[in-house]
Amino acid sequence: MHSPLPHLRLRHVELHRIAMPLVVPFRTSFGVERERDVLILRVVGDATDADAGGETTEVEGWGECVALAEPTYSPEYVDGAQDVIVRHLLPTLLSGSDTVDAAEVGARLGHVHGHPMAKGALEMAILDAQLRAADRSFAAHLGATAERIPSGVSVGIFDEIDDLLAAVQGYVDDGYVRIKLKIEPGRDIEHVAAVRELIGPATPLQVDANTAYRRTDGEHLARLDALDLLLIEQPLPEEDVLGHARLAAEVETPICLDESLVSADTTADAIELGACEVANIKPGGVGGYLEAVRIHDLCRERGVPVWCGGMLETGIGRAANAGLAALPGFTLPGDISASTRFYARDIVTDPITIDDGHVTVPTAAGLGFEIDRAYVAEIGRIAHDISPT
Ligand code: NPQ
Ligand code: MG
Repeated sequence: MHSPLPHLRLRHVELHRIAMPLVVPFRTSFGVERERDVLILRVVGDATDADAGGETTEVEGWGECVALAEPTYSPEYVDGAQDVIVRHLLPTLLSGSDTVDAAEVGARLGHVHGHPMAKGALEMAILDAQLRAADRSFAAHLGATAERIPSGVSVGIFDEIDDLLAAVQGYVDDGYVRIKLKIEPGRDIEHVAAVRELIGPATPLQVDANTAYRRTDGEHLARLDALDLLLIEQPLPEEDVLGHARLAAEVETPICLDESLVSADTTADAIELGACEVANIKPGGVGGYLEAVRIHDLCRERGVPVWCGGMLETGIGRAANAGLAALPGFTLPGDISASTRFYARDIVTDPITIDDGHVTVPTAAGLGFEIDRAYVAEIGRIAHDISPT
């Protein structure tokens, strides 16, 4: 992945806020969402290609911030991410006459504490612009080896088991090769058992608690062992890494971390503690695609299976996720479903689709898709348009 890219002289950066209506409400242990409030970045810059004798071309790049509207899944939320980008991150990159390079963005923004989702969005937009200039795809740059990836689906919480079964059956009919059920106390063992009964023993099944349980729930969660699940995702609060290690010793089903993994270092520590038997890598949550690759590499070295999570991304983030999930260590199906799982209409001209249970990894330059500017303008507004000072 480390072949150098032309550096970028930033001309300006637009922050678009768009409202994407969800085809069905998505309920997790932390709330129900009917609409996705997304922050999209567009960077415009001049790329200087040393190979072409210093010739300069204007390029654009797109990035997506995965922060949710409210700080219920992570400490970050979209208004906060927007503020950090505008007031703390962009001034650093736009000051002086320096060019930018995605590989150095993380370090250059290191003075700002935390905010991986905001930093990741910025790095992504710059990387996309550089890759478009170099005519190289996200997947190729990150080190992808697969041309298509198995597609999993994340299914929200339902009060009624019959409603859950109807939803799952629909996704099975769509061809998804792996089902993930959101769970919470009171909507877990019976619900999951009913789904296992419906889909049979051969279809891969896993659950995601989004931190809804406590250390004392080990015996309860061990009842899931009988249902032959691939993994239990993030049962405990994100800070409780030791609790996950204890749970992993108590429950046979592998424990997978999501919210707890905010960097390669925290992932390495969680693995060493025995808290992370499987890793859900969320490029946004760990500060960007380059850090995600580092986590992939270290998990591969330590024999920890990984899969690519999802944040209800638009086609921008979805395409980049597909490129990442094509790396060789992604041995489990990820939450990269078709755009239509969440959105009737996407903001890219060629949305991600599922074919025979798989998503084709984009191969064109950058993210591999063009953005539907008219639709972006229709469902959103430009929150900021910033130029170097
Ligand atoms: C997870 N994603 O793995 C997240 C949580 C998440 C696909 O399960 C709106 C409402 C947006 C709820 C984005 C999946 C959301 C959301 C992500 C939940 O934990
Ligand atoms: Mg999760």
